[in-house]
Order: sequence, then C-alpha cells, then structure tokens
Amino acid sequence: MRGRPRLTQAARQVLAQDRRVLGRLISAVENRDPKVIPTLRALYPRTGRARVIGIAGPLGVGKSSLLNGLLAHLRAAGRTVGVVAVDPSSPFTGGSVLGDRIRLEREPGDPGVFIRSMASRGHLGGIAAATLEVTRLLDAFGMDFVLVETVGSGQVDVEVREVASTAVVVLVPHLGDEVQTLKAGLFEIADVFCVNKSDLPGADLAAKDLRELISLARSTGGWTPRILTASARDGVGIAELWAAIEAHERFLDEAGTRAATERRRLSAEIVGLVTERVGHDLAESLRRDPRLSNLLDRVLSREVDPHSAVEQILRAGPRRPIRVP
Ligand SMILES: Nc1nc2c(ncn2[C@@H]2O[C@H](COP(=O)(O)OP(=O)(O)OP(=O)(O)O)[C@@H](O)[C@H]2O)c(=O)[nH]1
Ligand SMILES: [Mg+2]
Repeated sequence: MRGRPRLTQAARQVLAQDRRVLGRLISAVENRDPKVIPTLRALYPRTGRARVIGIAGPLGVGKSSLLNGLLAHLRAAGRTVGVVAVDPSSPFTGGSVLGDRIRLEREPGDPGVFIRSMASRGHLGGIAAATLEVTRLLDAFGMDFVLVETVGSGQVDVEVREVASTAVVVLVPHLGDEVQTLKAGLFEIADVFCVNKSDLPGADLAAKDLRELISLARSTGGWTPRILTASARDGVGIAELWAAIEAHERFLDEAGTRAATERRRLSAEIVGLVTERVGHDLAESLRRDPRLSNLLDRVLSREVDPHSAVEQILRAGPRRPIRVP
C-alpha cells in the first residue's frame, strides 16, 4: 500500500469548492480525457461519503419534477446536493441542451447545489463508468447527496444500479406498458417505486398492482421495495419519498450489505476500465504492429478465422506490461 497520491492543483481546487474547476473536470470525464486521471486518483481517497440516489423510469413520468421536490426538501434540511442528469440519446453538446430537459428550478447561486447534465455518447465503459466518476467528483466537492436522473432508456436505467446505492423507479398511473418495462429490467433495480402524478386518477390502483407484482417476485437481500404515490406537481408525497430512500440507505448500513454492494460495483468498474484500456491498446497495436497487420491480411483472405486470430493475439500476450501504479 503506497501513500496517498499527491494532490494535483485541480484536486486541491475541488476540495476548496471551486465550482468552475469542478465543471471543467466533469467535462473532462465526459470526454474521457486521460489528463483528468491523476486528479481522479488524488481525489479517490477523499470520496465515499456522499450517498448516490438514482431516479429512473420511462419518459415524461415526472423524474425531474420529483427531483426538484427532493432537491428543495434536502436544501430545506440544510443538506448539499449534486445532480447529474444522464441522457443517452443526445449527442455531446457541452451539457447545454439538456438544461431544458431537466427543467430544474433552483436558487441561482446556491452554493449547496451543483447541477450537471451528461451526454453518454456510447462510452466504451458504459454510461455507468463516466457517471460514477462524476458522482465521485461531486462527493469530493463535499455534496452530501448526489441525485442521478437517467432519461428514458431501459438500458441506462439499469445501469443506474451500478452507480446508485438506492434506486427509485418512477411510474405513472395506468401502468399498462410500464409493466412490460418492469419485466424488462426496471423491476429488478428498484428499491423504491414512486407512482407519480397521483393527482390523476388511478394512482392507488397502480400502486396496488405493483404491490401484487412485488409479492410474486423474490426479495433481494432482505429488502422489499417500498411503493408510494406522489404528485410532484402538487408537492405531495415528497417527504415520504425521501423517507423511503433514507430507510433503504439505513437498511444497507444495518444489514451490512453496503460494503458488499460497493465491492461488487467496484469490481464491475475495474473490469470495465480494464476492458476499455486493453481494447484501446489492442486497437492501437493492430494499427501499428506489422505482425498484427499481417494477421489481419490472413483473416481477410480467409486463411485464418477471427477466432483463431484472437487466440494468436492472446497467446502473444500484452504488448505492454501491465504496470500497477
Ligand atoms: N399532473 C401531473 N403532471 C406532472 C406531475 N409531475 C410532473 N408532471 C408533468 O409531466 C411532464 C414531464 O415532467 P418531467 O418532470 O419533465 O418528467 P421526466 O420524467 O423528467 O421527463 P424526461 O426527463 O423527459 O423523461 C411535465 O409536463 C410535468 O409538468 C404530477 O405530479 N402531476
Ligand atoms: Mg427529466
């Protein structure tokens, strides 16, 4: 075990709550700029304190509206909050276009809030990898909570599980199609279900349907998902939603599963990073190494099949020894 990595200038600025530097670092993470890695390394030992809460669910169910409500609730209680909205569909825009999408209201200049949108642009390591780094930056910056909204894609919603310790799945009355979505994966990720728009008819019925569905499902690790209704529009049910989130966070601590979950998450992250790095290095070698280029020619001419080529490449071993810093 080596000592703590030296603080970079940018790391020091984040710890001193420099918002401009924080924003710059988030962009660098989003762009997968390797120059940010020394800062991420330096900050890692100072993270692990913030609780990350995921808000997932189909398009337009009121995720951002609920997030607004939670934000106000937490600020009123004096807690600091970082918000990350992940949009899988939009191309990189420097995070401006999404501003409309999250429609978050906040006190301008409130130092206890930092809001950021992220485009995912098909990161090799997945959206989870970049989002995880961003939540860590917000953690190091000193936020008590980081709320992550994922926007309208089942796959991304599932990835929120890799980032958040508590996942809220938001639905609306008249579940119909959403029940199908649930079967496709949302169901497994939810620690808390929130049927929003309870000002519309059918919310209680939807909650009842969910309750039945859940009673059929296996309970995972001793936690039975909470189901509640809310109307973000009318500010109804927000405190209860937060109480359910807190209950799950408490459960993680009391059941002793937080560390195990965190360990699994880190394992997935490291495997993802290794895959990204090895894939990148290999692609480089394939471009540069004449032997590999020769191998490719033989695959092209059907002399060697792709699977045998993989075997040959793996047998040749890594081009560069793996160094553990
Ligand atoms: N009636 C009613 N409408 C609501 C409620 N909450 C949100 N809405 C409306 O639903 C629409 C979508 O709300 P958002 O909060 O943007 O929903 P979202 O899930 O974040 O949407 P995307 O990020 O685009 O997937 C808006 O027109 C809101 O005004 C609610 O409790 N009741
Ligand atoms: Mg939204």
